Order: sequence, then structure tokens, then C-alpha cells
Amino acid sequence: MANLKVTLGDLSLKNPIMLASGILDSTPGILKRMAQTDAGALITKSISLKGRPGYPGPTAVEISPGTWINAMGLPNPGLQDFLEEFPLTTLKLPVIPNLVGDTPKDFETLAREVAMAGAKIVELNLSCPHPKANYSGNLTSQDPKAAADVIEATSKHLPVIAKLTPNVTDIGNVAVACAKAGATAISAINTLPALDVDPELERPILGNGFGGLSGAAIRPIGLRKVLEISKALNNEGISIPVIGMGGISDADDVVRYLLCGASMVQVGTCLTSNPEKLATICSGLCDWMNRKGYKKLSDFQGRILDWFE
Ligand code: RRO
Repeated sequence: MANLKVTLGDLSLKNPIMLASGILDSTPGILKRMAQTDAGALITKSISLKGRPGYPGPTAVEISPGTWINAMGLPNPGLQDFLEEFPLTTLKLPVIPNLVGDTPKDFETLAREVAMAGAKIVELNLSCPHPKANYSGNLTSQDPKAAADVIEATSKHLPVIAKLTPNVTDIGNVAVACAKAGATAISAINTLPALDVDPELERPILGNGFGGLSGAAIRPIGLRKVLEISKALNNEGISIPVIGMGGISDADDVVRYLLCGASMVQVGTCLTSNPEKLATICSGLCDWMNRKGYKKLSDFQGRILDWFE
């Protein structure tokens, strides 16, 4: 029987498949529902210091089968309501808060508070593709120094996962900067900055205009970015988990990411139409490993890297 257990910071997860931030995780009720699945962990929708109403609709549209564009606008209740409402320690699965701020100080406050509320690790959203208002316009993870500043400010309170944008020339460089600043893991990729247009209405499809592309179309981009991160970390002799995501919709896709160097994965967009898919993906990974005769994930993880020496 294949052993799917993985370690993430101080957490031991029963398998390497997590619910990605932003999908089926924005209310306490849906999070409790997703805790009934076979996921290794659940990641929450991004939490900011103050609540945000989100952008006007439409906020998410399927533009071709399995491929979505979204601009939700970081809707969330804000830190205090989040801490009062959301179960962080009472579910049978680990719940990992995803945090978003405008400055390292914002991120630090968020990290300190969720650590005090029982979070064992957080994911830092350094990569929302359509920032507005207080944001400078550059995503934090487009600047290795800015990303490192956030990691340094937060990682003194608890272990942190740095979630990166694919929209950079050298994502390996950003990942190495985050790791050297103290990140416990790297997750990639967030959605790709995108635009789609309704020709009949002669307007952008989304209420916000711009959005982020996710789902099937971005899987090959995610795979390449995960491979680049894995290689860059290896070259520096840094051994931290890479959490791959982007377009995973079945067990084969999980295997693809693991072969490219990921230790774990996150699944998001494909669950929009079918939350039950998470269980099928977990059991499918087990079946694939059993069929191949693999006993543990490290038996095949990173195998594709050798093709790119
Ligand atoms: O809420 C959003 O619009 C959003 C976020 Br925070 C993110 O990180 N990625 C995305 O595609 N949408």
C-alpha cells in the first residue's frame, strides 16, 4: 500500500493534496464541508486586516471548458471576524490561513494573530494578479527583495509558505530569495494576469475588467514554473517543499507536478464544478503508485528534473 504522508513545517499531512486558496473556502460552512474530503489540508481564502467586499460581478467566468478567469477582489471578513468565525483548530484536517497585506507590517500583524489563534503554518499571498487601491501595482513576488521582507517579518511568528506569481522572468530567483529569508515552503503558481472580452456586449467579461486565469489552460505553465523553482532551490543546496498548483484536475496531473519536483500540490478550479473530485484525485494517486510499484512519493518525485541538466 502506497504511503502518501508528507511533512509541512510542524504539520504531518496524511497526503500531499490540499484545497487551494480561494475555492470552496470562503465561509466557515463550506470549509467544514471540505473537511469531510480526503484532502491533506485546507487553505482559506486570503485574509486581510480589514474586511473587503470584493469586486462587482461577474467575478468568475468559465471561458473555455475547465479554464476560468476571475477577479473576486479578495472578498473576506477581515482578520477579527475571521478569527471569531473560522474553525482553525477544531476540524479533523489542518486549516492553513492564506494571508494578504499591503506592507510587511500588515503581513506581520496577520501572522502573529493567526499564530496566537492556533495556526501552525500560513500561506502568504504575494501574488494576487489584479491588485487595486492601496497596492502599488507591482505584485510583491515580482520583486525578490519585497518578497523577502514579508517573509522576514512573518516567519518569526510561525512557519510560512510563500505563494508566487508566474508573471516573472526568473521565478527560481524569487523562490531562492524567499527561502533564504526563512520561508518553510514555496507554493506556485497563482493565476496568470489576463483579460477576456464579450464581443456582443463590447466590454470586459469581468466586472473588474482584468482578472486571473486558472484551470486547465495554465497547467503547462505551472509545471514549468515548479520545475524552475525546484532546480533553482537544488542549485543553491536548499531543501524545502515546493507546493505545485495550476490546472490540476485528476491524479495524472498530481503526478505531473510531483515529477517536476513538487512535494505537494493544491487543487482549486476543477472543484468549482465538483467538490467530490478531491477524493477521486487522492485515491487515483494511490492507485497510480500501486500500479507502478512505488511505495512512497520520493520514489518518483522530481524525476523530470534530470531531463533539464
Ligand atoms: O480574490 C481574488 O480575486 C484572487 C486572489 Br486574492 C488571488 O490570489 N488570485 C486570484 O486569481 N484571485
